[in-house]
Amino acid sequence: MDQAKAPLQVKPKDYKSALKPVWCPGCGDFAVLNAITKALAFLALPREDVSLITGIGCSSRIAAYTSVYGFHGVHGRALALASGLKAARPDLTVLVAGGDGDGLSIGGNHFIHACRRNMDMTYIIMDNEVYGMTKGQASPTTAPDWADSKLTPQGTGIRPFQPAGLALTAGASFIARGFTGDPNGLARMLVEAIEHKGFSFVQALSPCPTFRPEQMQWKHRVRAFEDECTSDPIAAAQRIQADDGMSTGIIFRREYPVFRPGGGGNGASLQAFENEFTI
Ligand SMILES: Cc1ncc(C[n+]2csc(CCOP(=O)(O)OP(=O)(O)O)c2C)c(N)n1
Ligand code: SF4
Repeated sequence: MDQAKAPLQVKPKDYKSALKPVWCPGCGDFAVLNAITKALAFLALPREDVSLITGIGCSSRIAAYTSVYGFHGVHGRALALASGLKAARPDLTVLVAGGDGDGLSIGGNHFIHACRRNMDMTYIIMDNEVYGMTKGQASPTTAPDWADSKLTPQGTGIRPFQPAGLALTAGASFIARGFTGDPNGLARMLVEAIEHKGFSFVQALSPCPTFRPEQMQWKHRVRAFEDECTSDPIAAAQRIQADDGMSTGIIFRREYPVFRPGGGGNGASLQAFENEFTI
């Protein structure tokens, strides 16, 4: 057999770094780390061919806990960093991760444009409906009547984003929702997300037992979507709207032109990509 093509013999632990996570006991982010390393081992991806880009937040520390190339960036800019990396190194498998605050507040604009640009990368939002790192403020996915934060003692009174619906409207080509209480299911989902050609978005419901202890009850509320994944955006929108945000599974998957700066299939060039950022 050609040695160069022999499949790598790797285990999930091979994708972990020597650093011990500083997350609180019971934090859902441990399971996301396990799911990512399981998915990478299943795909037997060489570590030097994978990068994990993050923003800032408890969840964004995840890059340091893996052994693939990582960049712990600035708050809300993980997708911008990742887009630049993918433009320069289209051969890399690019994973992006962070919290609901990082990706939907300060990074919200990057999120919607990453969805529509459809570069080939996988974005995981670890959604705990709170800013964990800064000690418990409301985020764009927090329910309007959550009143346990000193900043919003009567709740925010603002309807939360529905991340899957937002991704669909913005043009994402793969949308899924997983739960850290089912790390194997989340790992299988990540395998499909990574294999998808285009921008794949995975919302991982990831409890924060420190600032949202009530989320430890999510395990009693989460269930699988009854319907199979659809390629019809209207059906996907109806499914998302009819749901309470607690159903898991791959919701939507469709082939859209993938933006490949530097001469990719849809004719986009690196210059066209740079033009997007010209002020
Ligand atoms: C430009 C900037 N603004 C604000 C902050 C403060 N800050 C750090 S993490 C964070 C939010 C973290 O929440 P989230 O992204 O949901 O992640 P979690 O900690 O819950 O995993 C904020 C506002 C910052 N680091 N940089
Ligand atoms: S504060 Fe919440 S999100 Fe941050 S490490 Fe602790 S449990 Fe996890």
